[in-house]
Amino acid sequence: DSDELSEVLNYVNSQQGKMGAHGEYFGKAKGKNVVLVSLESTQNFVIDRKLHGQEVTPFLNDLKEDSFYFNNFYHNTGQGKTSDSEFIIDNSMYGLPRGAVFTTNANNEFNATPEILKGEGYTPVSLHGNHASFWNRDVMYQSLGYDHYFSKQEYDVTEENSVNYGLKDIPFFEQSMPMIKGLDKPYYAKFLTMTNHYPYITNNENMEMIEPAETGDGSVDRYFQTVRYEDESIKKFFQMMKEQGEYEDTIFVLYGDHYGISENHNRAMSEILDKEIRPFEHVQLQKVPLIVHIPGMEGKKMDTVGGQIDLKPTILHLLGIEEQNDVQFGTDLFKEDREDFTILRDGSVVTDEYVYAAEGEHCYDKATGEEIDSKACTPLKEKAETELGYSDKVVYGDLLRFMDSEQQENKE
Ligand code: GP9
Ligand code: MN
Repeated sequence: DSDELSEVLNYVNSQQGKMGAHGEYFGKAKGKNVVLVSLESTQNFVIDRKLHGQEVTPFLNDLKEDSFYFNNFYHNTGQGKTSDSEFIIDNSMYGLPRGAVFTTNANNEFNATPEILKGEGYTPVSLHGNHASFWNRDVMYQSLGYDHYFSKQEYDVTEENSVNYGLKDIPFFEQSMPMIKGLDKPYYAKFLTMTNHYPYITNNENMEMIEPAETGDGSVDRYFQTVRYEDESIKKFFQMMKEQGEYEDTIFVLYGDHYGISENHNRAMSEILDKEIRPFEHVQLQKVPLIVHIPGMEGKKMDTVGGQIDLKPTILHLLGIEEQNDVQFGTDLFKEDREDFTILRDGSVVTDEYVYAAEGEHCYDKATGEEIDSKACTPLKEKAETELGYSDKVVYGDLLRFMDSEQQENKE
């Protein structure tokens, strides 16, 4: 009921670093288009990595030099995979402990970024080359406030331009250009890539721009090829945005949606990383890239520890929008007094000092990777339980429907 909602609001508003002055980037991208690019199954370890003497992500490596690149950024997803990342990013709430919010709670009341931006005159859309009903997106997107979903039926999908789940990333971006050019500005456009999806298949030698790795674990070996292909597709996308005059007025947020290489591949991964994969390394492997590219603004490497949960306030603040009364579990990544902190869906926690691995309850010194007395991580473990519990309460109880009109009016 509404008392439960008040309890959650009290919790989120009391969190350290929530209140206080805005960071120096508040409003710096006011009125700009927002392009989100979901990098399918892309983990941060591929960034700046070389294989057979070649860069795996040459374009992203360059782009990040001209961008805010967060190298301590984690996915917060669970079983809902891509759909969880979408949910988390648009709402600053966590996915569920099992199942996917997109399929189980699609008719809930939300206050998602697309809906907020629509109120500010934006056109919010999502673009993806899979069937509209996959992950129940066609239903959930209406609850999140998207104006339109450009899905498989609006793309020209043939046997030749498809692999694995469907449309390859390069034709996906090519065919998406006229779609976004036709939108009323400013737009909030989410591009969901797809080619770098398990089991990482190529079906044409033009897609193979790097030789596979040689661990003998096929998925891991091919992963580098499909990541390299994805990188090429992003390069083409940026070229087209520039050529077609869409680049200058747009900010770009590129992020990995979730891990691509599961624990089942630890043997091969320990060969790639040249170290044993303990629970510490497993948690560190949940880092995904986050690149925030703002044309005309100088880049900076950001050590801030954060996660997908922080993107809603980060994006809204860049646009100069403050949600006064909103259930957001994340905090603006650019805020100066922000706590370095993120919670993974399994209850693991990362801060600037510690890594708590929920599986087996191990506590580590983040800088050295040395296992330390688990007592040091107890407060982190407890905070994770509280916070995930509150988020689940909101979703299971559909609590946002109790945001009454008075509270709505108090919002900016
Ligand atoms: C399917 C694509 C992949 O449309 O988003 O979904 P995933 O399996 O990664 O959740
Ligand atoms: Mn995915």
